[in-house]
Amino acid sequence: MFKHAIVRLPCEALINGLTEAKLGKPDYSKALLQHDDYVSALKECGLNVTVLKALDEFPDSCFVEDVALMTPHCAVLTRPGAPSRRGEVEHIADVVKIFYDRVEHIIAPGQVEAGDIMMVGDHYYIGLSSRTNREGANQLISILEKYGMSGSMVEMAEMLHLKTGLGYLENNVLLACGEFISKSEFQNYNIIKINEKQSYSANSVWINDIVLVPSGFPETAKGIGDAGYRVREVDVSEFRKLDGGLSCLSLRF
Ligand code: CIR
Repeated sequence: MFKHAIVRLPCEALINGLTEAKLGKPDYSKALLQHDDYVSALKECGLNVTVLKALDEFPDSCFVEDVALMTPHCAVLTRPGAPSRRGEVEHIADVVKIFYDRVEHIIAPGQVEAGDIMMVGDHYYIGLSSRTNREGANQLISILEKYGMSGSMVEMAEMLHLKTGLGYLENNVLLACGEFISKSEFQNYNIIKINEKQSYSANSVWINDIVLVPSGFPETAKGIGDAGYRVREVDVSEFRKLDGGLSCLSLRF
């Protein structure tokens, strides 16, 4: 179970965030409203939500998931592969230290963005993406092992982050799309397959037995509902324009 979430308000520079989506620029006012509803959804899942102020110098800074990994035993401050995002880390560090005594760091030449990390109990899958490299993954695995946890690397080619195409819903249930459906390391999970048209909804998030699902993906919402979960839809269309999904908008621990 998770107790806390940390989010950061989107800044006005959000409209200039990194993207390959080709869906146009986000509408800032709409993004603020959607963010507000996202915070409401986190609260409905029983979380205490810490809302950090917007950081105008970092367009992508509302995607807090990428800059820290919060485990039950320690927090890890990452070193994002995107150079424009590295400065976000020192800003999240201050709040992470309020919640954790043990804070570890990924250091150069290691690169990790925690959107590439999927937690399954004490094990952490680490996607090797354009943002997370082998050196960073090795550093992370050493840190995890120091605290009695484990990690393994997942080769990937098609998506921005590991969790762009994968979502663990606990109870051995895994949402997967594209290249992840057939990967050998996931074949022991009960996979809910997400087709290409619905691929954005693979980034749905389990929080205390409620699953947040992006609005507009009825097949995914139905599949998750049929698997026995309560579904809470959240409209994050403006964040999608920046390749951001539901998981990236918060740290949950
Ligand atoms: C980026 O490209 O870094 C942001 N525009 C989106 C980050 C999305 N984060 C995530 O999937 N964990």
